[in-house]
Amino acid sequence: MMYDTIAAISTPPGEGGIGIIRISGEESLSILKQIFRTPSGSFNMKDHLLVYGHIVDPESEQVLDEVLSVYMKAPRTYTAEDVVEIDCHGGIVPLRKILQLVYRCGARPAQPGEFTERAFLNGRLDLSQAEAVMDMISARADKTYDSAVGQLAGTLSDRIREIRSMLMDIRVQVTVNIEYPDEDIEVMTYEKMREDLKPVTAKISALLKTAETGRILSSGLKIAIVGKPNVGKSSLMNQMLRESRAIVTDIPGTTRDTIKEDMRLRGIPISLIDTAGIRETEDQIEAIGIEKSRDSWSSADMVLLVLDAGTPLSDEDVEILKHADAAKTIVIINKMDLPESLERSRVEELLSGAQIITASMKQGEGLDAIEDAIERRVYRGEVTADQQVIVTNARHKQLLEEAYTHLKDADHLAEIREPLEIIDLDLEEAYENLGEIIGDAVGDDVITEVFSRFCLGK
Ligand SMILES: Nc1nc2c(ncn2[C@@H]2O[C@H](COP(=O)(O)OP(=O)(O)OP(=O)(O)O)[C@@H](O)[C@H]2O)c(=O)[nH]1
Ligand SMILES: [Mg+2]
Repeated sequence: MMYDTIAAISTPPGEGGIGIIRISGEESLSILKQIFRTPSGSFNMKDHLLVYGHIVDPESEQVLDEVLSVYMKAPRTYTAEDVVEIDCHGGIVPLRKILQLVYRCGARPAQPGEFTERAFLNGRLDLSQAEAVMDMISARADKTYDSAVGQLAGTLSDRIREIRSMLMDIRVQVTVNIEYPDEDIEVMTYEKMREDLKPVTAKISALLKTAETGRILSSGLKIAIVGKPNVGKSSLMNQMLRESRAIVTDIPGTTRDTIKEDMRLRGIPISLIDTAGIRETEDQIEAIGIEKSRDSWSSADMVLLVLDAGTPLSDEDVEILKHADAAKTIVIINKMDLPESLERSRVEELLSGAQIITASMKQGEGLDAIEDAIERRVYRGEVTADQQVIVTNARHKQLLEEAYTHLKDADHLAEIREPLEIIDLDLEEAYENLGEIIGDAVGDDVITEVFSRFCLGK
């Protein structure tokens, strides 16, 4: 297919060593020819080779910049179209001037994500691979990046295609049974169909199980550190960050306001929040801080609830433990270097089922165990860190859920012996849902929506 020629600055705005203008489409080479002068005066661009020269305004003959430019012939390019890139001196003024010139010579401004959209429309990338490009660019942590790289390589697409082809085999059999019921063919009994559907739904549900991990990898995990004053919350924060970020003193009520820091824990993006110690107080400022502690607590994905091993459980501890949700809490009994006077059995009683880790932030002990526990929860025992197929994209998750529901419906209809024609409608829907993930027969609205999230020049 042929589209018009587009151009944009592909490097981030601001000053840099170089800035790149990218042009894609049929006119790319002829545009370059109008504005690019080599020292010898000849215009002889070899495919995929950098050439030295100057950008010159053909009307005024003004030299705009000294550049390197490359012509990449279709289809071995990012967009699968003819592409020209001009490496200019990075700076907002020269880049803009050259871009204006490129527009004047026949290109139009590219929309955000339009180069990648072209790669998709020209069949070089499927939709989930195109989405992975954006995830790769925006990745802030190693694991997020790893899963985007896998998705770009097509690991998710392969999985989806495999499931679709299993489903197609079932649909073919169903259709043959509907169309040629009297022929001498294997009868698609209801029971056989239900049997055949099982591995298909199992594969979809396995992918769905990775989606929570995927959400964390793409948006980060919000962890709040809570507890009564002086138990060592800020010390824990500092240990996890490996820097002395929050003020630590032996005065209860040291932390007044919540402190939020983004960090990476073993490649996982984490937003860590230290909070003001929770207690009854007359102090107005402290009371506001405590209110914020509660907000952070309730909106957190995971909670590190800190207790002091050196003192017996107080009423405040009991209140906090009662309020906690065992499923998302890890209890940290800190100050294990002190003689123990905390009743551990009561803690287990008050918050049964929660994981308990003993630690000493003063001696840096227990930190590994805490980080292990966090990592394990992120991967939920379902996926290991090096397993590449993780569903990170909310659109994919939604479509997998829809496909799953249709297959469950189909199974139910088969159970109550509805006509095959009716059942096949659900099978078809599920097949289409899966197709939308990789961009098979998706509408323009979906395509526009997906690429609108991209940055300019990509
Ligand atoms: N012995 C001992 N002292 C600790 C340990 N962890 C922290 N402390 C001390 O406990 C005191 C309080 O530590 P913080 O980290 O400020 O406690 P916090 O929970 O943030 O306190 P607030 O901000 O007041 O709520 C400081 O004097 C720390 O040095 C530990 O593992 N062992
Ligand atoms: Mg503190």
